[in-house]
Amino acid sequence: EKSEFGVVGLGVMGSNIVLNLADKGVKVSVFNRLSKGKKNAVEAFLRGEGAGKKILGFTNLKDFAQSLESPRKILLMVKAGDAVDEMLRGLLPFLSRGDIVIDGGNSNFKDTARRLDELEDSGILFVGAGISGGEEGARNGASIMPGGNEKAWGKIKPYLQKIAAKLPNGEPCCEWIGGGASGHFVKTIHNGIEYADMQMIAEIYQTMRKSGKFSNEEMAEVFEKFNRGKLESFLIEITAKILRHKDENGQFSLDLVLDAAGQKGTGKWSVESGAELGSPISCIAEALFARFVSGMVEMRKSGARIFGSECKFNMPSGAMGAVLENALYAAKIIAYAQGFSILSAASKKFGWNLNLGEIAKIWRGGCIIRAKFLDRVTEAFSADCDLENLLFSEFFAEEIRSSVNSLREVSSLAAQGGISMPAMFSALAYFDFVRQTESPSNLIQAQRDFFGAHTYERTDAPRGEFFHTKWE
Ligand code: NBP
Repeated sequence: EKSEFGVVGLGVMGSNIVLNLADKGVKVSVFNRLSKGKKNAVEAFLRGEGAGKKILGFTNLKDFAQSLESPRKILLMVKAGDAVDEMLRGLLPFLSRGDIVIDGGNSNFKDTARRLDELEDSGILFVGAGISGGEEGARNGASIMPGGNEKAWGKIKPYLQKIAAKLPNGEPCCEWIGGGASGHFVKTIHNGIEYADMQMIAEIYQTMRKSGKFSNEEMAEVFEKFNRGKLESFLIEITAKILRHKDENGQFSLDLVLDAAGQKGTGKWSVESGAELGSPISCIAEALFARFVSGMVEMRKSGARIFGSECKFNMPSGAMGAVLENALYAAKIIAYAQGFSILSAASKKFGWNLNLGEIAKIWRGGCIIRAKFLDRVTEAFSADCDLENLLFSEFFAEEIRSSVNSLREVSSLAAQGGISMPAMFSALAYFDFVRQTESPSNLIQAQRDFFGAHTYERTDAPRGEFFHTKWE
């Protein structure tokens, strides 16, 4: 009897997805390459976590492919990059027209677009699916963003929706995103938003810490309180847990973590796309750049030697919880508005016809940025799918009106006290820019025309008519 579904790559994500599928009664075939000096991952899996389940294991691609019913449905869960191309090349001779290959890794969407092109003539239906939720999501329900060859969707939908997280009403956090590389693009921006969200939470932590008025446990309490309100989200929840965690010596674990943030590429790809599409995702960019600065540990030591590292935040501790909550909420809405704007820009440019409300719904469960307020994002885009900017929707406009003054207060006190807040400062700067009918860019146009005769449009002439002035 043949298997219904195949998974290539028994790493953290792959093995948990296989167990998730097996729990749902799906008969799965698995493949992992054999490497010299490493244990046989397939054998180890079948003897360990995969024991006693309807799982067939292979270390040979031909046998693996032949074990699958037609049309084959194969999920690649290997390291993004060359490994995906290697696996595709290896599988291709054993596949037939109409077979489906899904790349579920964090692939660069440009690679996904290329692979779709390369596979077009072979008749293989290729899908790039962003999967978020880490190990826990893979095992118990992830947020899944599939896009690519739409002919594949009907066939893979039951399987992907089975392993997806479910909303309280039972709806799966997995819907067809669109054509081309849209699935991996949406996952990339999801991660970009995650960068901004995490950076902003870290800035709030820094504010409390540098005010000198909170112990780790008290900060945990503040985040727990946030998590009972409008900021309710996975990232806030784990922040409180992290703050409370102590090691075996009774020391707070967080205090022992080196303050140099790592990254794997999706933040960088988001920011590159922002530049390519002319979409101002400044909060994501600042969050990415903040990770770079954090990594320059030695440079920061020199900076501290030369300028001193003192900083403070002057606000009575009793008032801080509520003000920080509002400030973070305002900044978060602005970061998400930027994130949805770049999705909209890419959708227009590539003709993906993205359903932004649906995307917010997919992110509502299973993924790292899952948050209660995404329901409101879905509502805002359902009410008006051509919404110019999420900030302008009735609901979020009102939320911003009532919370932005806290963002101003926190930003000014941080600026005065010398606390670095790149993501929150840039959120405020963006907000104040988008409500400006008189931007200072007339001066920039005049300067460009002065030194480079780049010409400019005039306020007293129709758009598209260009003028040049001899400024000297
Ligand atoms: P792991 O590092 O746990 O597993 C990687 C898998 O890729 C292993 O099965 C490995 O086989 C295989 N592989 C590699 Br590495 N190079 C290969 C090659 N050249 N040919 C064939 N197979 C190769 O990664 P993971 O965390 O499971 O992530 C898998 C994908 O999912 C990545 O794209 C990742 O970015 C993405 N993702 C991860 C998470 C997460 O939270 N971890 C979340 C969402 C998405 P081997 O054992 O023989 O080396």
